[in-house]
Amino acid sequence: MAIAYIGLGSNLSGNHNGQLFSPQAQLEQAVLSLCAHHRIDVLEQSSFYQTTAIGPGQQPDYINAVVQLQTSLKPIELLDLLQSIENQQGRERTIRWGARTLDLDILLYDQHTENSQRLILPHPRMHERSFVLAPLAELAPQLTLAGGKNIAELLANCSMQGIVKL
Ligand code: A4P
Ligand code: MG
Repeated sequence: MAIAYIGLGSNLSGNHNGQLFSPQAQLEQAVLSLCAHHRIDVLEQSSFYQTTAIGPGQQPDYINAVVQLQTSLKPIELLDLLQSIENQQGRERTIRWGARTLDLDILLYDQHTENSQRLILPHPRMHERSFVLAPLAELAPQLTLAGGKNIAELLANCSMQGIVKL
C-alpha cells in the first residue's frame, strides 16, 4: 500500500449528471469518486482555498485542496483513474494552464520518483506553488522533498498573496 497526495483544482462550473456544479462542488464530487474506489482509502482532506489563477489571460479564481490517500494502485493506474474522474466531470484539454472544471494531479506517491512521458513524480511545480503548499501543509507540514526542505519551510518562502482559506 502506498500513501499518495492528490492536488485538486477547479475554476469553472460544469454539468455533471444534468446538474450544474460549482468549482467547490466539483472538488467535493471528485473526493466522493475517490472514496468510492475499492482500491483507495481517502485518509485526510485539507480545507478549501480560493486562489488567484496562475496561467494565461483573465481566468476566474480557483478552488484548490489536497487529499491524502492510501492505495494499492500503481502510480500510472492512479493517474488513469484521476484522468477518468476529470473526464467524467467534463474536463476539456485545450489551452495549457487554461480554465478547467477539474484538475487532479498526483503530487507525491510515497518516496517514488518518476520522469516518464505521462507522469512526473513528485509533481514538478508543487514546491513553488502556494495553492498546493498551503493545503498540503495542513496534512503533512514535516514531509521533506528531495531538495531537503519540508512543506512548511517551502510554504514560508512562497507569497500568500491571492490565497484565501475558506
Ligand atoms: N502529468 C505528468 N505528471 C503528472 C502528475 N504528477 N499528476 C501529465 C498528474 N498529471 C501529470 O496535464 C497534462 C499532462 O501532465 C497529463 O496528460 C499527464 O500525463 P493536464 O491536467 O492535462 O494539463 P494541465 O493541468 O493544464 O497541465 P499541467 O502542466 O499539469 O499544469 P499544472 O502545472 O498542474 O497547472 N492556478 C491556481 N490558482 N490553481 C491551480 O490549481 N493549476 C494549473 C495547472 C495552473 N494554474 C493554477 C492551477
Ligand atoms: Mg493537471
